[in-house]
Amino acid sequence: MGRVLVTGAAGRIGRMLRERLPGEGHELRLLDVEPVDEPDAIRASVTDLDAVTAACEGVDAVVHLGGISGEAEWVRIRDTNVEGTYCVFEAARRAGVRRVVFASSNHAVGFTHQPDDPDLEMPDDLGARPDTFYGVSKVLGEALGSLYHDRHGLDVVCLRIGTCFDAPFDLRGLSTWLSPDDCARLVHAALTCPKPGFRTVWGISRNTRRVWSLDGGAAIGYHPQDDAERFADVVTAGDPAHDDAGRRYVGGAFTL
Ligand code: 15L
Repeated sequence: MGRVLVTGAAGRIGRMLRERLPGEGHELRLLDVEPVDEPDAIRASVTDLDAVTAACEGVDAVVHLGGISGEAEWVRIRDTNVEGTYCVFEAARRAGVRRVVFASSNHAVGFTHQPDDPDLEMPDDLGARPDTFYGVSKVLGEALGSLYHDRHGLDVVCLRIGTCFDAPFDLRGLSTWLSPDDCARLVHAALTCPKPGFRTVWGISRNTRRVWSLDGGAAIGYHPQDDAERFADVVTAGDPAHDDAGRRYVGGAFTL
């Protein structure tokens, strides 16, 4: 295990990882533009290249979560997500960090039609089909990861995360949920698997209703243990347009 810089450490997934990754032997260095409830956390924006480069000194890997986590005006997405992800890859290169785990999203491929046949699982490396400016920023982040892998030899694992909350809250979430414990398992696998190169991997739990493959995860040693099905009795039908979008497209309501 090693020292890991986590950007976006104050956010929802940042908090989940802070509670779990140290138990797997990772030593975390935390960075966020918002205050983090840890004395040594670095208060900086991911768009501050000098600050991120300094934060990368002496770490073995970066887990890049920082940025806007949903749709917003183009200028905000561009200035925070696109610029911030560039700064993280460039900072990692300058500081000699060998691996970046990038929190991509299913919304990079959100306008992909869900398969009609539920037995057909969608592969981890679907081509770009963003559903929002937010999705575009994830496509661009993956493209930056591909470039920094091919040109500079960084290992880059892009996680196309589904619905990462304590529990699923709608019908779509019964197939797209990533539990907090599985999220930590997935990031741990992405940090420790030997020679991942550049790759994209779905971020979901072992949900009974999943239509996204677990093969890419298995290839890096991710073996999810949770299943959203245990929430099936409490999750009821929601907004019909949202539920319908969830049946039709990977990105669900983000496509509306
Ligand atoms: C995401 O990428 C978002 O950050 C999150 O808020 C959820 O909307 C999630 O995707 C999802 O698709 O459920």
